Amino acid sequence: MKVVIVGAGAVGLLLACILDEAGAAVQVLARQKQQARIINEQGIIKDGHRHNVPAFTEWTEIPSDAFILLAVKYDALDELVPALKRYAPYNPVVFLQNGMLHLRVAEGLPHGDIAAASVEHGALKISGNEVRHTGNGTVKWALLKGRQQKFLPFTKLEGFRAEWHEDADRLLFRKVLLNGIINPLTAITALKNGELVTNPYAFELMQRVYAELDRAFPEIKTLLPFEEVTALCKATAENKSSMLMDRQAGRKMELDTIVLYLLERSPIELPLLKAFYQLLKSIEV
Ligand code: KPL
Repeated sequence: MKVVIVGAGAVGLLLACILDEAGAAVQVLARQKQQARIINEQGIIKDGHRHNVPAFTEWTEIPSDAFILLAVKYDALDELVPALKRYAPYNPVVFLQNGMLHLRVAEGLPHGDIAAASVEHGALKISGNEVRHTGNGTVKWALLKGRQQKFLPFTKLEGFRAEWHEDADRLLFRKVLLNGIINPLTAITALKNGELVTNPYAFELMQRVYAELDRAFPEIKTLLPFEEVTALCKATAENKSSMLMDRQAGRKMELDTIVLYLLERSPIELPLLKAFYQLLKSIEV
């Protein structure tokens, strides 16, 4: 089974390694030639172990029978659309973005087998070819278009925890809720995921955000019980959320795809989340 991972950030590097361990033939399509060169020379290092995963920078090098896993941020998707339109009719494509805005990009692709997946692992990028697996979780899949059986090989890989879900909207909305609770709070406080549970002030704020979302979206109780949020914080305790990493690296944060999305989808005002949004917007580079 061939897999090309587009994007060599924390999630891309981690998935490359865990799919390699599970026996898939993995390659990475990096944006920068320099990063591809380092990966080819030194491999990808996960938790001190080297994985010999080839890297390249041109879409034309993607094998015709490979799965394409899009491990880039939503903001980077636009420039990939022309390539996706060419490849999606032949290569099954998986969208891995946080939020739900990428569903529009997937809908805009003319045809093909297209899935979305929610990666619930903790990943910390140390350098261009080094990653730490800071929380072992599952990858949850749902079909967006085409044939579900195309993606079943992922659920059969040894040691790769993959779960298939029937409803993409519910699956991705659950992840936006999870990111809406964890990410802004960690980006503001600079706390690691696990500290949201151990720090009493942060824990209270997290409970208040959850209560606010519960008033707006009562389905949260079945979709994402509060105990699942705290369990995920503990399972990825050493992880810095992607929003905190973006903030610390001076990158644009995923405020619109996660927080603004929730503010706009909510039938009522969400004062706490709105304040977090405004705070983070005001300090975003
Ligand atoms: O998806 C994540 C993120 O950091 O964006 C979580 C699940 C919060 C793990 O850190």
